[in-house]
Amino acid sequence: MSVPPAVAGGCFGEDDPPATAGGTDLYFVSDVLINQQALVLPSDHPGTGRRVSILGVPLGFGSKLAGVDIGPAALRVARLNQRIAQLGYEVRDLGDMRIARPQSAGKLEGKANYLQEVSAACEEIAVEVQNIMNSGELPLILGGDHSIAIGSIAGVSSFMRERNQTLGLIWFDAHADMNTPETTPSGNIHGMPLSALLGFGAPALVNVAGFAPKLEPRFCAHVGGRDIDQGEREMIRRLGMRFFTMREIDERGMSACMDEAIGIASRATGGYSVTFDVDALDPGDAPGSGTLVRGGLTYREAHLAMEKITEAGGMRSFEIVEINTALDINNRTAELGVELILSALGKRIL
Ligand SMILES: [Mn+2]
Repeated sequence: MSVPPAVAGGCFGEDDPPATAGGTDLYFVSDVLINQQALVLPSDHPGTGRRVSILGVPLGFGSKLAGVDIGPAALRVARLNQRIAQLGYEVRDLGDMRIARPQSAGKLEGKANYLQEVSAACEEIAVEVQNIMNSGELPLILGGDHSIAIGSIAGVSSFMRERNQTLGLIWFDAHADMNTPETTPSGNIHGMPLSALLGFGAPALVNVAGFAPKLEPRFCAHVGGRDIDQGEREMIRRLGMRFFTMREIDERGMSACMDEAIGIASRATGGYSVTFDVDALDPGDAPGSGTLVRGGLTYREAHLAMEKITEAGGMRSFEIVEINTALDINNRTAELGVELILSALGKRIL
């Protein structure tokens, strides 16, 4: 549909013909001609006919720092819901899950702190996420620390398993998150979720949702790694899982790395989950994280990654984690988190 050129001066004179284009009304605002239908191009509303369900998971005891449990609130302050709706999506906000807090602040269980509490929460998260999938909606999970991925990805994987499909994964992170209770230097479970999903570690984590493993290494790609523990290195080599480290991203460029990562995740028959730890980003762009490591993804590299994912299609869930409001500066990290979510949901520059 073509839009007639704007008329200088603002309004038609009384003798001008009625303004119509393709049967739609034309409106004049100041000297700008607005055809309300012509301006609504499909590319501006990538979410048309699609539904997103937002699930907040204010769980912070998989890490050791306070503030990460307020991540969902920080993302909502940045007008997450409204901005997703502006992309044309129907948005259903399930609010924040009620996460049972550990009984005593100092209760640690050997080499996996708050194991029972994290395990119980992940069982509930898995059920919630699978329900969202069953409703035909895209789950958007807001952390919380990264231990919640044990539950959220279990939910998506369980959905696929019931349909005899496999699930792929793209995991953005400065760390491998592949420790086990045997290898962990800290005991914090947010350093263990990827190994648990692959079937290694504490049984209470590995067996969430009643089956294991949730993922096969050949369908998984990790992006942004630059701080990996020795025990993790050994597991990565043993499993042969593909890691696109910062070194490789520097060398080959983000575009080539993402094409390959998406290709790996897309080999799974059911599509892939995306989980984004904000510590994958460079601390200059994302200061609000408890586990900052210099030399991360730039603002543009991260957006390019999200844009490539949405263009490729196949993303079945998106999760953002580890936004620490106590460490953030003017909600900058949460604002960037919302921007990245929008890019992953199809927002584009042109
Ligand atoms: Mn992580």
